[in-house]
Amino acid sequence: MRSALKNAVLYGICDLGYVSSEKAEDVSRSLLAGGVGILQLRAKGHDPGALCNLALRLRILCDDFKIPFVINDHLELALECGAHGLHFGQDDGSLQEARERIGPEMLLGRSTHSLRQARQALVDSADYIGFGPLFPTPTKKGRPGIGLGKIRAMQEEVGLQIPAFCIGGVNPANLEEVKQAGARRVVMVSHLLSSPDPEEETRKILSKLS
Ligand code: TZP
Ligand code: MG
Repeated sequence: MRSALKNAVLYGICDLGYVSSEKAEDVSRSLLAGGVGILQLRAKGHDPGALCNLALRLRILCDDFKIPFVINDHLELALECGAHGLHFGQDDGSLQEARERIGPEMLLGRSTHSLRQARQALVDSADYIGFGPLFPTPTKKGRPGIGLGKIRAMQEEVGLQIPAFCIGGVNPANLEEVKQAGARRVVMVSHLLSSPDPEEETRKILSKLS
């Protein structure tokens, strides 16, 4: 899955804040059919013990598409469902300790909110980073936007070595501006999940990205 990660330009997130557990598999299939290059299950406020069945089904779905499946926050759940990756925020613990638990194969991603944190994630051997939120977003309440000014430096210093996905409030209205600022890869959550046709919307966004 490491080579699949390198090819990913659009990161899709199945966020249970936007999609019910019942619809999560269908929506994820749409994102994958539309062409997301990596898929994450994000389930803030959910009991990870109750997510095992869904996580397993999404992992099998991603296997079919040969696309990495990543669990946000929950290391044990990632191990239990055989996820291809684990995503840790700044407050989720050390990457070194996580790596010791998950072994050498599983992908390890890190959220970063500044150039300094992006550099540190590289030092800490993250396999990829998220960089943002670029703009304030209801998906990540209470966190200010960091703007577009540091994207180019981050892309050159970090993004040439590991995939770096710009995140936070990215949508079709600002995608060109985000690209012009130096972004090569993006995450879109609410825009894709709120679309009446996530598969077609994913396809449209991808055509604008590449
Ligand atoms: N981390 C930084 S911003 C964000 C996360 C998980 C949410 C991005 O969601 P959206 O809806 O694309 O703004
Ligand atoms: Mg987290």
